[in-house]
Amino acid sequence: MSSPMDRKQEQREAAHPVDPASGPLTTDQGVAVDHTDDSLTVGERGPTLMEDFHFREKLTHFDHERIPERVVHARGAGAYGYFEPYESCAEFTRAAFLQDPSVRTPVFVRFSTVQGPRGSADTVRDVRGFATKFYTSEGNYDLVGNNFPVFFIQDGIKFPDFVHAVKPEPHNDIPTGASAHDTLWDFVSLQPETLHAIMWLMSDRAIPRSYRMMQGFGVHTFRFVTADGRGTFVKFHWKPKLGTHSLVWDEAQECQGRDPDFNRRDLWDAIEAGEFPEWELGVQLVPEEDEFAFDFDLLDATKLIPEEQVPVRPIGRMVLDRNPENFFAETEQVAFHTANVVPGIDFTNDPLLQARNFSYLDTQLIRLGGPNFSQLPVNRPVAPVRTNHRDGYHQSAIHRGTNYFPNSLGGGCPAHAGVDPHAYTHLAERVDGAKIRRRSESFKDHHSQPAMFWNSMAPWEKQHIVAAFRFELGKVGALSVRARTVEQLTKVDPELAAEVAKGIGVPVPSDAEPVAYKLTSPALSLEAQRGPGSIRTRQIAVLVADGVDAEQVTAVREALAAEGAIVEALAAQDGTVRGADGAEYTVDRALPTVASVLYDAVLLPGGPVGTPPQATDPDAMRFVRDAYRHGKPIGALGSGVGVVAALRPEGVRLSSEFHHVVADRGVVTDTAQGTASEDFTREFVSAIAAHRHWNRPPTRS
Ligand code: HDE
Repeated sequence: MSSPMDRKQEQREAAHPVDPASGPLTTDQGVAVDHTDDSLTVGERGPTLMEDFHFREKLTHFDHERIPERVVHARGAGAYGYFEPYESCAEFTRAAFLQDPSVRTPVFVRFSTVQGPRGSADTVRDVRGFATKFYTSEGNYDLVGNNFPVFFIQDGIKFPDFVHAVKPEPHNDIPTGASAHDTLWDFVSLQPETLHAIMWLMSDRAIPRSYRMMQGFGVHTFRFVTADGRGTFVKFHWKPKLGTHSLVWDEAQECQGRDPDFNRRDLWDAIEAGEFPEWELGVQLVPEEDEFAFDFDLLDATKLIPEEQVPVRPIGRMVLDRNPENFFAETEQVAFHTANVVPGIDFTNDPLLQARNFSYLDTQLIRLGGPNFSQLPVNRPVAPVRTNHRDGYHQSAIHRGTNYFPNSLGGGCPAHAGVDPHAYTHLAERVDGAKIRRRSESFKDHHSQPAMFWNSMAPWEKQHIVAAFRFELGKVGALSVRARTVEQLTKVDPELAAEVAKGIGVPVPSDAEPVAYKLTSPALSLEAQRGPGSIRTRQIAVLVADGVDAEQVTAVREALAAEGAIVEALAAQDGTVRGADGAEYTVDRALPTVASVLYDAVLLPGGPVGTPPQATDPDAMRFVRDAYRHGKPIGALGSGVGVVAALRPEGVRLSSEFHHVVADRGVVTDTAQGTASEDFTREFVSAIAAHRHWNRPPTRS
């Protein structure tokens, strides 16, 4: 039998019978069309005729081109790839795709934002979806996760309330792609179970630098099940090979205008360039007998298991190596469902998960217009499908034989899988209880884990969280909502509440009971998730102008490119600049078409001694100023150091004739003329690998 990878590829090829170059334009019925530029009319200036079947078919099809967008996670970007386990996981699950390191399982992943519509900007403050479809030999398995490990609510019955609150307000449909408005914060202030996910939302996790640099989490506690029917609780984690990195809020906002497709483009370009993003799949395993060993409930999706308490065990890796060919056919029509599980993976009674197991199938029926969406190429399993389901809109299979069970006329087929080891059997969990509509007491601590998140942040992360709360609540009109939210924050951390309150003009409640949650989990800080410190695929701008030392630029470019960075020369105009030696140097982009927010670092090469040429270009100066205040690495050589000096960054040490290479908070300078020294390049590379540099003093000009 061919491998799952081969079978997915065969399916894709079979699903592409349309070769536009194989012949002339036709109608949907295969009739060749003489031309498609004019309607059939009575005379040159007369009315259009009903009998113009080509015209009517073309317009009708166009009128029906759109399908409803997803009610949440409408905006997304997807890619294909593969997953391979490091070793057999038979010890805790029988899932076929987790057994053999030599078997690759094809995957399709869709990343998304949640609040905004399909056309909204990428770099909004929001949770990111991270949904993976594994086309395994035993059927499709969907791991429909997010880039936060916790969710905003505990019971799925609250989902419509939460989503209504965060979506644009019903009267004016404002704001798009943003949570900074009254209804969301009204809900938050009244529903303290939201607080943990809200802490994540106010942190830099909510503005990822790239989908490729984002962790993913299954959120719920699931179950692994072994061949002999033993269950183990499991939480899923995706860890990006490039480390987890974020933007700065000011930058993210500017990006929304400069390049609304920032994250989508980044994923697409990296895959096109052969820089295939990679994640490690890890699991936290909890034996069934330890179900009650924690001071929170494993079934509560607003809680995480600290990694320090239950380590994340790496079990495999996923690589995304192919962009879709057609956004609509693949990324838009992909249909995920939490209940798409395979033998060896099972659910828990987490009430959020239970609700999702209803909601995802239901939503696809309306979104994809009927029950046959699993026949779409992107959704088709590589495992054979034999059901007695029939008919319905868009049925594209031609079923043979009988359509009921039991039957004798069809030879009893398809027969029950019975005790076939590949058949799905549910874990025989014992459940017993009265029917009640009541939240479990074990779900009622809403403050200690938000406090743990806060306690675990680096000082700069805390500053960003406070600033985010001030921004969001500062946009809330109802002062009562601002005040009630601060009251909630007081129960998380009084210092956080006081800092937020100061910025939004509401008092801190004086009767607040002092709380002192001591929990910490260092793994929650971005500081702990930086990864290996590589500069692969980092975008570096080199600001050039007439008179630049072109030889120097070429040498540094080569050194950075050798480390995998993408380097572009920017100048006031496209075309070329004239180097100091008189030769033409090619410009990659004109400064007015780009901005610092689209790059990770900037390099200012030198030229003849005197005023550095870049310093006379306002776009270049703005570029450097923005890079500076967004904490981005800045490198400057020779006269280029003068550009940095012109900003007058208070207290930042720069190179002088006595100290050549100086690196201070990500500003790396060397006043020496000529080729950059190895020291300079090494310092600049390590500044870029560190991603951002906090606690920079302000500039004086
Ligand atoms: Fe979803 N969610 N969700 N969600 N969700 C959808 O399904 C829903 C939840 C997540 O790229 C919808 O096909 C309910 C948690 C992702 O196509 C819908 C509840 C997590 C995606 C839906 C939740 C997620 C969705 C909208 C509470 C992280 C995008 C369109 C009970 C673990 C998948 C669709 C893609 C999409 C319902 C909570 C992640 C309406 C009812 C928790 C990544 O069915």
